[in-house]
Amino acid sequence: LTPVARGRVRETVLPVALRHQSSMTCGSAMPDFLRVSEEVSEAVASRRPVVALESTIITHGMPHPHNYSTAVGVETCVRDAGAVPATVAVLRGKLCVGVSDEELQFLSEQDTGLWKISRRDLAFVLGQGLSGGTTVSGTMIGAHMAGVPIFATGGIGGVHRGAETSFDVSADLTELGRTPVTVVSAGVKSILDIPKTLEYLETQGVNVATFGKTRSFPAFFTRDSGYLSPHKVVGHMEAARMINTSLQLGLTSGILIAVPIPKEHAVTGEVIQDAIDEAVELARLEGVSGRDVTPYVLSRVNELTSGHSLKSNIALVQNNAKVAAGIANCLSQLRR
Ligand code: PSU
Ligand code: MN
Repeated sequence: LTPVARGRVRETVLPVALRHQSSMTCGSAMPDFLRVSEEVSEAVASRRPVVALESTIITHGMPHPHNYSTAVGVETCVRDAGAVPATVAVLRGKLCVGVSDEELQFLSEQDTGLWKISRRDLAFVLGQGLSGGTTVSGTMIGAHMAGVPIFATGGIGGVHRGAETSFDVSADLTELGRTPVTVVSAGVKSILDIPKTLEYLETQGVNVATFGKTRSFPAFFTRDSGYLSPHKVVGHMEAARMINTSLQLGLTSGILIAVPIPKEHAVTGEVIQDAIDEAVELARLEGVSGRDVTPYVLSRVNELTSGHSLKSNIALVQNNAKVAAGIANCLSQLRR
């Protein structure tokens, strides 16, 4: 691994909420594996809006150099909407909340030594001083530790097709059931089994709401999967009130806000659906399993559509970041 860029992001004191939490869990004022950037920690301490962002999308979800330009573009969307971006990643054994531009570049180079890090991997990679991208589940943990209640991404993991034999269910879903962070996504890709994913979220007690005037649950590239979310929220303030109520209730589970892809970027026709079906079949034929399934299928879909799907993907991630920033703004008004 090339060395992680130095400087820029200074280590800093933890938000008050975290100091309390860490002293309860490990008896020291500041867990030395956690690094919260000064900008993020100041914003959290003064309850200004912050939006967490994941990094597996950079290390394993998009090809170079689009992964880097997208990561920068998404942070810009958050800033333009008046919130502080907090990209979460693991860099040389530190769980980082808020990273520098050099660090985004480092993650985007997709060195084979970069890990894909979900809850189960955290203690291992931190203990070994390794680096990598955090998935939705890993990012939720980092965001929660730093006191950031909302996070934006493209799509979350879910129940894979054929899960009745493979048992392949993303740790993102159980994380949503156990960590009180709101995830703003464009639903789940149809590389997954969407109705089973919704059932599983219900079992986990996850509050799922479509952002908009209908309850149609979006399927990433398309605005309507054919299935319904249990709820809908119209506008940033309505979403923020629901999140605030959940936090006030002390519910320890998370919330999934599903934002349909903007109409002008929605994929029409069967091109992507065919590519998805082919990619899922290729993964099965090649015996791809475990953590490799999602990155494999994503890159195949991109190849099979000659990069067409990537454009929609980038557009929807940016849109989700804007929506999340709008909700974060309202949430910070409510919590002042
Ligand atoms: N879906 C996408 N792009 C992604 C991912 C999912 O369209 O980059 C990533 C996210 O980081 C998500 C992870 O948390 O894949 C889920 O992986 P798995 O299915 O192995 O749990
Ligand atoms: Mn899996």
